[in-house]
Amino acid sequence: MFCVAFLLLTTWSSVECNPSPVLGDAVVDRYFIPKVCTREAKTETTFVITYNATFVDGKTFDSSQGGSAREGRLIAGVDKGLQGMCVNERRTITIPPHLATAQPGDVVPPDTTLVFDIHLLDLWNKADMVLTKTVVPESCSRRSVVGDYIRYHYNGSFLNGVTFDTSYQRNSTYNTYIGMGYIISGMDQALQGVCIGERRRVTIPPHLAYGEQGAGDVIPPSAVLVFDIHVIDFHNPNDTVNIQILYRPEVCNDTTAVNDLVHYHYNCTLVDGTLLFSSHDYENVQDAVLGSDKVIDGLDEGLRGMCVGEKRLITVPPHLGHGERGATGVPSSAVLVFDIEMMSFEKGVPPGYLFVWLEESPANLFEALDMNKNGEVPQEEFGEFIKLQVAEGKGRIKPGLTMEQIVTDMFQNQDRNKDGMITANELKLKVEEDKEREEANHDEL
Ligand SMILES: [Ca+2]
Ligand SMILES: [Ca+2]
Repeated sequence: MFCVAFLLLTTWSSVECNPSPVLGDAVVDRYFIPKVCTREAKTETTFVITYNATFVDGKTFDSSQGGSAREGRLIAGVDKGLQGMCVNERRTITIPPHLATAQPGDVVPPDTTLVFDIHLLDLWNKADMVLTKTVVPESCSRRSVVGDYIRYHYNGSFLNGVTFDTSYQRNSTYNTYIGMGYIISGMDQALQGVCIGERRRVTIPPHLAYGEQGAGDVIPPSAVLVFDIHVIDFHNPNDTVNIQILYRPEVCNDTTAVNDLVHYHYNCTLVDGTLLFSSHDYENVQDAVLGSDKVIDGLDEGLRGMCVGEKRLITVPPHLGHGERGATGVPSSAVLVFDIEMMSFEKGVPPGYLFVWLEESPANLFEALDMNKNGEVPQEEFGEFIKLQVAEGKGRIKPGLTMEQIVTDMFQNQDRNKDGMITANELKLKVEEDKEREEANHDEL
């Protein structure tokens, strides 16, 4: 059974550390002082103590053992005797008769010296600042606000230094929305206004933590909690992709767009700089057709509008990246930073196309294709025609494929009866095919 008394100290200003101070005639024997004294009693401090009170002959007249927790002042001399006491300290306080004036209801015989044997378990102030220590990184472009989603590591301990919970042991950050009541209110406050990479130590009084009830077997009643927090990253669900242009060549006439095949180098890191992936590991540039779901949405967006040689830093929030589930090598809900250099790109064609006209297509396409005018177009003749259009800048083939692959595929599509020749009846532009297919679907309906 964990029985404690709560005392509120209100009546003193400061005290020198002294093994056995005499305070207002109360004699104090600090018979156990912790090596580390994280906090000591001050004005307006509330204590959690266990105590045993005896007369000078050793007979107990009051004790926290078996009693219920109570708040308030016991005896004037005890207040004075608690001054400067550290958490986990044990001391006896001997109260002379003139100070041993009891509260109404207490039974203390007159002219009696009392000895209190006290173990200070915890202390806090109502006015406690939650934040007690912080290390802010040199670069901090943004501070967290209510509604942000944060990932952080923490070590949770009591004032006596004993750890009760730590995210490091789980090897996984704690992730939560800030200021929305998902966590104890002291922590909700502590996580506001942080920078990415910031380290904070926060001391949370019980009324902003688990209160008089505590929590299960882990947090005792009225415990003050100390959290060492390391902010890994945070973002807002409304965040868009952030693009920072690091370098842009002076001459930049042509830029990347949807459907283009882009070739780029990249380093992908977490916001704390931890490298996850790099194209430099493979000595090959990375290829992607923009808008084709080849890469995560945020990166796809960030790669658009770039010219060759341009360098960008692209910051991708998780809802435009790998999301809450993460991916192999990517923690859940992680913000990713891509350091990009655009090496080259080839203009693309819309999905489903192998070739597009850059100008008006010939009025009579079959006549244009049938260059020797014999009424039929074999693959060789077809290929010559397509190559000519590309060479003259009138058309463009899908990037990433060879001319031979393109010509073979297109020819197979047009030679509908597979006799090795395209005839005038067989030839159709893709737009016509799509239109016919659409009409056929309507007919079915
Ligand atoms: Ca021909
Ligand atoms: Ca044919």
